Amino acid sequence: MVKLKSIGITLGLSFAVLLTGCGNEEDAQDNGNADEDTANLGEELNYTITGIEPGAGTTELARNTLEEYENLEGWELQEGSTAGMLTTLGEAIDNEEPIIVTGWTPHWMFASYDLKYLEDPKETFGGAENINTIARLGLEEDMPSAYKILDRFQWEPEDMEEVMLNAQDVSFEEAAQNWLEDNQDKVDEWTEGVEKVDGKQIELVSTPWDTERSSGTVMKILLEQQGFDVTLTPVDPAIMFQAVANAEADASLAPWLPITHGSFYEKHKDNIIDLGENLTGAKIGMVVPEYMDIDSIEDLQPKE
Ligand code: PBE
Repeated sequence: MVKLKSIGITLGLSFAVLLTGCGNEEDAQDNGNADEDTANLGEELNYTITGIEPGAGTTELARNTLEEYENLEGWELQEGSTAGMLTTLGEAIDNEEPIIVTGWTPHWMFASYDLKYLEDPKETFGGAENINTIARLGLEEDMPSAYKILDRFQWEPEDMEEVMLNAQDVSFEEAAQNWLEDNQDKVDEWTEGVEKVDGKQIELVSTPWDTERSSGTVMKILLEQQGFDVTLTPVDPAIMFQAVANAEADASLAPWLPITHGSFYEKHKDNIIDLGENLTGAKIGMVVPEYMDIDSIEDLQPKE
């Protein structure tokens, strides 16, 4: 904390020095200091937000955000990968440099770094998001015991975070196994009165992010313990919805709703069963290091 505070002060000072050095006091006469700082910020960032995969719901929301906020005129979203975004974020923090990424909770990045969400007054990234479980039509009749467990499964952001953090050191299988062993009371609740099966095949589909690798792997092991032969396949969100709607997959624990994957949900809602939330209190937005002197998306200045 102490260290990060002093970083903030150092950064604040170097902005001030830079501004005096530019000698643009006249141009900025009717602007407050805060505006000068944030105008500078845009230049420093090359008017770029560091984003993730083109197929992510987050990316769609970020593209939309750039259109909806007039002050983001001239800003760009750099699409790439989550791994790339995390590397860029880590490097910026090591060098005490400014950076804006598209981020989400639950995620270990908030445990590893001091970060904050930029306020989003237009709510283009939504408010509180949930993660839902969906199943294919007819699953309840075909596999009542799996359906029952899928329907009952619900956990807290802290649970998911525990698996995600643990999976930084061990495999997701092992992290999920550990979590299940430590939470036998929940397992008992979810499996109470459920009849075991003998090697029945079930196909779970998921997305490739750590959040869903956590829930997907926990469910995979849970169903295996009930005698199912489980396949868990990570795909893009669009394909995940399509697979369940076409009954190519049996279920998914990966939809982020109502906003993040809302467009896919709308498209397929008549051909899927929504089993409701498996986690509440998720969030998506623009994320910056705490040491940055900016609080809202609206503080950003358009490109000159
Ligand atoms: N995420 C993680 C995904 C869903 C899970 C927020 C990066 C997305 O589609 O944006």
